[in-house]
Amino acid sequence: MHANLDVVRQFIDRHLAEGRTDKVAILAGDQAVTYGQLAERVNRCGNALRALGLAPGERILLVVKDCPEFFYLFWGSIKAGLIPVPVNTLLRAGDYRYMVEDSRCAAIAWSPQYSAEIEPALEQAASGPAHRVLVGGPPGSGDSVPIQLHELMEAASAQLESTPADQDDDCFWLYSSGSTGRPKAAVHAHRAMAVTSQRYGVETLGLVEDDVCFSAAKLFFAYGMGNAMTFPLWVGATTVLFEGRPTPAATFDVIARHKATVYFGVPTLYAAQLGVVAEVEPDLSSLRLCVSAGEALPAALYFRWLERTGLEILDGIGSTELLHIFLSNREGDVTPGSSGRTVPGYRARIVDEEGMDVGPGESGRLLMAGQSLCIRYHDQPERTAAIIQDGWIDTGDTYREGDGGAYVYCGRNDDMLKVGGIWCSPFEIESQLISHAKVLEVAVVGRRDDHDLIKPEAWVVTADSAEGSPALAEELLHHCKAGLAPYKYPRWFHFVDELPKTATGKIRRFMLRN
Ligand code: 3UK
Repeated sequence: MHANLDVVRQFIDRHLAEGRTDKVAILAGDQAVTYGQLAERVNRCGNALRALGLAPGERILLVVKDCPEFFYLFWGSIKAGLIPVPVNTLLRAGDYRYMVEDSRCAAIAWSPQYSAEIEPALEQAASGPAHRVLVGGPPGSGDSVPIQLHELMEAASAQLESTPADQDDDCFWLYSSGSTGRPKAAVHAHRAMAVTSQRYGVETLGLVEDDVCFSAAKLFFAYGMGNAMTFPLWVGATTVLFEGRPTPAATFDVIARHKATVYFGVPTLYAAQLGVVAEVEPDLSSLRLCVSAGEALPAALYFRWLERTGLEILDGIGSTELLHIFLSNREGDVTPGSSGRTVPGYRARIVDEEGMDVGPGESGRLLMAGQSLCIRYHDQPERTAAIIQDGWIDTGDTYREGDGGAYVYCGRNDDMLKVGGIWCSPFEIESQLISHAKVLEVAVVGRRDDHDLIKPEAWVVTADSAEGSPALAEELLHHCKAGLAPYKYPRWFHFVDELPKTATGKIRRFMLRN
């Protein structure tokens, strides 16, 4: 019925026919990639992957920094009929091993700086991918393993026809963490990227061809993928990629250097930027819009940013499952401390525990429906059925509708934390801490910092009457950083004789929260 929805044509190839062949699509450091070059390299990359023997429908895991090759691999895969699976580059070997096994990927491509985590993951994986591709780094010799992407691309043809696809067919996957158990892959359809780009990017933000987009959130997050890849490509604009750590100073520098017009950040970074703004005196004159997502933006941060920069921050809530933002504030129409109103094309319901709509102003579970909703979780029919029903997804968030009609975030329905806009499971931090010989019991909860942003806090009962001390706290901190993604560590440690528990021995977490 809807055969031949060609997303690569919608996002890239059409720009050649529309006169944008020499327009810069990507700015990355000193490198500029035009739409013409992008289209050609996507073709080369797709052909290179086909030449490896990858068959339509097979997955390719991408552990790739923010660089033009991310685009070549992502769109080249889709054009060749493969399923790209961009994953978080901040994870550890154990996480990658799980994703390699869970996705049963036929290939993996990674940037060399992640080799220390990827190589052990591939060694340990029960069944590793047949093809290993290195993205950048020193040129390899002819028979080097892994294969160098640029060598494959040089040898490949610059012509490639898109593999026919229906708008409802599987297009790409994105992993999302849960409070317990391993991450789950949300399977997105071909239609999803066009829906978010049009409904949020164009109809909500008003992005246009002249915009220069910069996202502090990396491309492997659904948030970053929209901000820095699909939205600018959808309107024929320019994106700025920055491969380093998004520190406040570096982020300001990128905005000024490339004259970004739209900046996408997260609350933690806005707070850190406000901390250095007086000292750095950044040139933000090119900016016309600032966006925040990933976790709630406290009203105080909104007002301070407005006062310091003269710019509004548009807070919006999105999710990996819905691909991008579905409730958002608008330019000139912001309700500080709220997530704003529904983005066109999305429907929201707030329901009680029985699934009945709550009364006006009452809080309840937020359910959302929209055309960008993922098709399913890969290999998890029960989880899919529990969360997605009749086109509605249970977001896991508690919300209420405020007086002016803007939606107000009231917290999660599970124990998951958003730290710097990134999922963080307290159970995962607890199990890392428990693996330390001096820890008998531990509970990790979310605590508000000075900016009203949630960070992990650990309550520890020591083993063998080891003494709680700043030195032990330091030791446990190192233990966390060694075994977990770098953002998943407790910012505070408390040593206690016992943890509050129920009669059945369950930790009463709410008693530890502030
Ligand atoms: C929380 C927010 C309050 C909320 C995302 C923009 O964050 C994104 O996706 P994830 O799958 O997490 C989804 C969950 O994060 N959240 C996100 N934004 C807000 N809570 N206010 C906000 N503004 O719990 C939600 O369920 O990592 C954000 C675009 C695409 C995304 N995937």
